[in-house]
Formats: sequence, C-alpha cells, structure tokens
Amino acid sequence: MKKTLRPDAAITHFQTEGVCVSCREFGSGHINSTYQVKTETGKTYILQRINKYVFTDPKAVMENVGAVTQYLRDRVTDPTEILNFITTDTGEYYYVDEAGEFWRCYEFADGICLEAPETDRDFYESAIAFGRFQELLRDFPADTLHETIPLFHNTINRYRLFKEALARDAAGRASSVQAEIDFIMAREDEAGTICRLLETNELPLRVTHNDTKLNNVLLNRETRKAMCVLDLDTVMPGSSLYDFGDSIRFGAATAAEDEPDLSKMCMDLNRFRVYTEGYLTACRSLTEKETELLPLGAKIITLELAVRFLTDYLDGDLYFKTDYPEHNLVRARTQLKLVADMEEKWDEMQKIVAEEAAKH
Ligand code: ADP
Ligand code: GN1
Ligand code: MG
Repeated sequence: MKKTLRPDAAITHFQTEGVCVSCREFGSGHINSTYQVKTETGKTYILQRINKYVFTDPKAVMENVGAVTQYLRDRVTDPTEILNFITTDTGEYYYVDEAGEFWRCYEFADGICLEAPETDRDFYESAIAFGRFQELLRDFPADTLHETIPLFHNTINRYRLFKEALARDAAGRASSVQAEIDFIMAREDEAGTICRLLETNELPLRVTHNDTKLNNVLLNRETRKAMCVLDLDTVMPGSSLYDFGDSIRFGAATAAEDEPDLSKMCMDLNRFRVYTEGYLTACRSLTEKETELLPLGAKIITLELAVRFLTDYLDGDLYFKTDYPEHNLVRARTQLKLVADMEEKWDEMQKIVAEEAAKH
C-alpha cells in the first residue's frame, strides 16, 4: 500500500510563496489533521489533511468551500473576513496523494482563536461573526450545496444511530453507561422537536455553518473584533437554532467540553445573554418562531452532541480524535451535565431571549 505523504512534502504541491521552512501540528480541531506551515518568504499557511472517515466525499467538501467563500467574498468589503484557500500547482482545490489522502491549503488568517471567551466582549464578537455569516448566506442557493455529512444535525437520526451502536456494542462498553443511556432516552421525544418543525416548515431551512464553536472563529488581533469564520466543511442546509445553540454549548459553558469534574460544568446565564444580544444584532432575518426557540436550540444541540460522543464511545472511538480511552465518555457526560443545568435555568433562558428580542 502507498504511504500517506508527510505534511512538509504535501505542501510542495500548493502554490505557496516560497519554500516551506517549518511545519507543525496546529489547533485543537477534533476532525482534520491541521498543520501550520511557514515559508522562507515569511508567509504562513494552514495545511490540512481532510478526515476521510468523517467526510467520505472530500471533493464535495472543497466544492462547497469554494462556492461559499466565493459568494461571501462578493458581498464583503474586507477580504480578510473570508477564508482564502490556495490552489495546487495544477490549479485544483485539493491535492490527492498516492495513498488517496486529500490535502488542502489555506492562507493563515492571523487572528485570535480562543478555546473559551476571555471576556464578555470576545463572546459578543463571536456572535457577531456567526450571526453575520448567517445573514450573508441568507439568499445562498441551498440546492447547489452538497450535503457533506448526510443528516448531520438530524437529531432523530442521531438517536437512531445511537440505538444501533448500543445494540452492536462493538467495544463492549454499553453496560458501563446505563445512567447516561437513561438520561438520553428520557429526552428522545423533545430532542426531535427541531427536526419535526423543519419538516412541517414551521421553522425555515437555511444555509447554516453547523459547527459554530468558538475555536471556529477568529477575532482581530488589534481590535479584538469579529474577523473571520473558519471550518466551512459543514456549511449546508440546516437550522439557525443549531448554529446559535452550538455556540452557547461551547462558549457559555463554565468549563471545557471535556472537563472531567462535572461540578464545574454549568451554563453561564450572563454569557447566554451576551451571545443572544450579539446574534440578534447581526442576524436580522430570524423568524419569530426561530427567536422564541433559541433556548431549545442550545439544549437540543448539547444533547445531540452528547449522543454523538457516546455513540462514538460505544463504537470504539472511530469518529472524534481522542487523547485517552475514556475521552468520548467524559465529553458525553460533560454535555449531559450541561443539559441538566440548562433544564434548571430554563425559565431564565427563555426570559433572556424574550428581553433581548424585544430590543430589536
Ligand atoms: P477541524 O475540522 O479539525 O476542527 P478546522 O478547520 O477547524 O479543523 O481547523 C482547526 C484549527 O486550525 C482551528 O480551530 C484554528 O485554530 C486553526 N485554523 C484553521 N484554519 C485556519 C486559518 N485559515 N487561519 C488560521 N487558523 C486556522
Ligand atoms: C467537531 O471539527 P471541529 O473540531 O470544529 C465536530 C462538531 C462537534 C465538535 C465538538 C465535522 O468540530 O460537530 O460539535 O467537534 N465536527 C464534525 O467539539 O463532526
Ligand atoms: Mg474546527
């Protein structure tokens, strides 16, 4: 079998300015293999090997990224707002090595990438970035996009896959997670609410980002204002509720996504308000129903991700990158604790959304 290229060899196939002088692993994404490359001319790039287990059609991913970045570039005045990919020496979006691995290269966007907001302002600015992203894509022709991961945020289907993994019990771990299974199954009906409302058109299907955690956005180094939205691999038709919700899940949480001490994991209501304010300021086209259901978006996406982490744990850790054997289980438990805390703060979350919506 042919070997996968080393990143410092893969980069030579792209039209970079100058020759690569350093190459190191970069960032904390859970999916792709990401490297920061510097060249002799002082230019910096991001090189990525696309995860083919997750994205079974990398060509479709890059076609989407190409179409979306072009569309956005035509609608903004500052080009640094938009992710800029570098073509290969034959003018393609990606390079395929002898082992069939897909590589792509972006210009390095020199902004601040955070794992948790340092201030309310940071979180507000991330809401402006994702809200504006949503607003700019309002009229993007959805039917021209590939569905890069079929049924990605279809929570009903996520439950189906979870039950299948449970029945297979491929890694022999099911018997040790009964409490988590019970918590998840007790919420199955509610978890399907957004899918059902999309089905009946009570919620609009939009072109959404679908992976709106804080480390997928950059803030400007000098001004700390919203700068650039990253990780466009999952831009496809979806619901604004999942986009809003995923930002809350990650950035309004009081602990990291994989914090093992559950007592540290809660929903920070002040941060919830800050994000809501920013999102409603930048994204003006939400319907009344979407706005009203924003808290539900936060709860369902958190539950959905717990289901996904636990499914992967049951399957033997095939999907998400993990640092230790129980990592996916810890992540799932932490998400479930966050869901439980949202349930306790439910009335306040709804009140905050109503108050912020009344200002707009
Ligand atoms: P994954 O799907 O694995 O999360 P991402 O595309 O989000 O991959 O990249 C992982 C990390 O690499 C990001 O969180 C960010 O820190 C960094 N990154 C990605 N693209 C760029 C870019 N063009 N400029 C600067 N940093 C980037
Ligand atoms: C993955 O790719 P990354 O690390 O930005 C995942 C998201 C999860 C997130 C949890 C394509 O995001 O759906 O919410 O991990 N992306 C994909 O941190 O599955
Ligand atoms: Mg990412």
